[in-house]
Amino acid sequence: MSVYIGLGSNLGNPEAQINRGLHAISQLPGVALTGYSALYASRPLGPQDQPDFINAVAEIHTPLAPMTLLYALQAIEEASGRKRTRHWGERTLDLDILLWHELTIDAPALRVPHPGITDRPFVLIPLYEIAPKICLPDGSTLHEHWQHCDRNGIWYHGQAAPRE
Ligand code: ROI
Repeated sequence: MSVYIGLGSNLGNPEAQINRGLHAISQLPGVALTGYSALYASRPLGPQDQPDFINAVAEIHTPLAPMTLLYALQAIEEASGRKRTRHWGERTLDLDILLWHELTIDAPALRVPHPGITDRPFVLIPLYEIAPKICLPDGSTLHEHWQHCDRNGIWYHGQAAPRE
């Protein structure tokens, strides 16, 4: 039963932030990192006067409860020195739970599937790279969302390499 996590960064050497984020996820108690996508660069969604983003998606297996994983991911974000400057602004490391196998979660602090999955190319393209066959809880296939996805403004940025 796979869980998918989206990683994003556009501050403080974004490529290193993503690689450190992947490593930190792999070190969480009760979490097995079972896959990760390449790095993708993209224009910011939101205010345009901020650096381009680097994004990736990780696949994990875990017996942890969703809220327990959420808090562990928030601690990793904090440890990266995360600052939230403004709404839809720049960030050092953003970790989002995208999918929890076929579960739907609708809590104030956590919505799964992540609402951005179907229309954010920087989520959809790396997710499709590692999980082309998955279905969303509403019965739609990731493949159909990927087919309709706008590929302008997102480009391959190299392989990820989890490290401290
Ligand atoms: N834009 C891109 N391209 N990638 C992101 O990860 C990202 N994350 C965000 C906002 C600021 C909405 N824009 C983004 O949180």
